[in-house]
Amino acid sequence: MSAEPLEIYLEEQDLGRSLRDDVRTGLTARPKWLPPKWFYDARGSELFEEITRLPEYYPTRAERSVLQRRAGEIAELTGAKTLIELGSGSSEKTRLLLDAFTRRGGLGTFVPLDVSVSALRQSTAQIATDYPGLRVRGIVGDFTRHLDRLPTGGRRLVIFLGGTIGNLLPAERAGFLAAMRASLEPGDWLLIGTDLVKDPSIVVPAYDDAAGVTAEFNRNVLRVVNRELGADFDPEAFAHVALWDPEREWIEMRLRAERPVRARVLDLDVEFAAGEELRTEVSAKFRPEGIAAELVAAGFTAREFWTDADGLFGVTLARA
Ligand code: AVJ
Repeated sequence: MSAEPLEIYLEEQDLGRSLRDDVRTGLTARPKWLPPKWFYDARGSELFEEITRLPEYYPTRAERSVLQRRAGEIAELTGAKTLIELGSGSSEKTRLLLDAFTRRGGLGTFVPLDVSVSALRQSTAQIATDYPGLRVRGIVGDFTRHLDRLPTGGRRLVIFLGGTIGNLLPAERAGFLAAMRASLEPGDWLLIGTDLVKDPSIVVPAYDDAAGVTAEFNRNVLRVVNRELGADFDPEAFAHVALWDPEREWIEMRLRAERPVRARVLDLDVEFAAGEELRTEVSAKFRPEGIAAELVAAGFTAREFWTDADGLFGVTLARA
């Protein structure tokens, strides 16, 4: 079967409006910030794929090794008819689950949801080709806003991989998990990947690689703002910063103005003092007991918790 046409819940105008809102809010705040979802235009999605192959960036490999080992069990335990993937990107690791479900039989539909049209076009076309008989329905949407658009009925397994839930701040995370639980029926499943708390000497290089790919990914947000809103940031005026916050147990990515910077964005005159930083991403790291507690607080039952052999990354299976 070829993939069905993408269902688009984020229209160009809608994307433009929310980017304008975020830019206005974030760039007039102190300290300045922008949400990480704006990294992912076509170039940003490619840079992220490149990050996942870097020697320092362990989360993708660690999560893949968990899925490799547990995919059969996940297919058996859940017996899902519909697999829904939030923030699906390239859906590369998801193939391990699709393979297991193919061996087991019974999975009818795969529904990847992502903000990136380019990533979805590619992934849905390739998956539809490689898994004949699977219905592939890509949804262009934002997982914090479009949970009500997910298909209903049949036993569903929602997967949220890569540690992307760590991009949400704690209060947003609680809201997201509660909304997720509300959109599921009892007996549906949630599989969630979380990067685990570990020594900063391992985490920090994962967000500040020697080849400078993460730095380019970070600066890409300014390129997106320039192109989409006609702004005139000089991305090269900003240095990439990756900082471990030991209290909140998260990584922050920031862009630090290396000299005074002025830019015209929308109707704003945005000024950075030399050394001033713009926060572009929070990537929270988790402890096993914390993940379980957050899931239970949202109304889930935590059923399985798996890690890779080095204990770097956790994958939790929970039941609604
Ligand atoms: C896609 C959100 C899981 O937080 O590790 C990679 C994004 N940022 N390098 C992460 C990211 C910098 C990534 N997630």
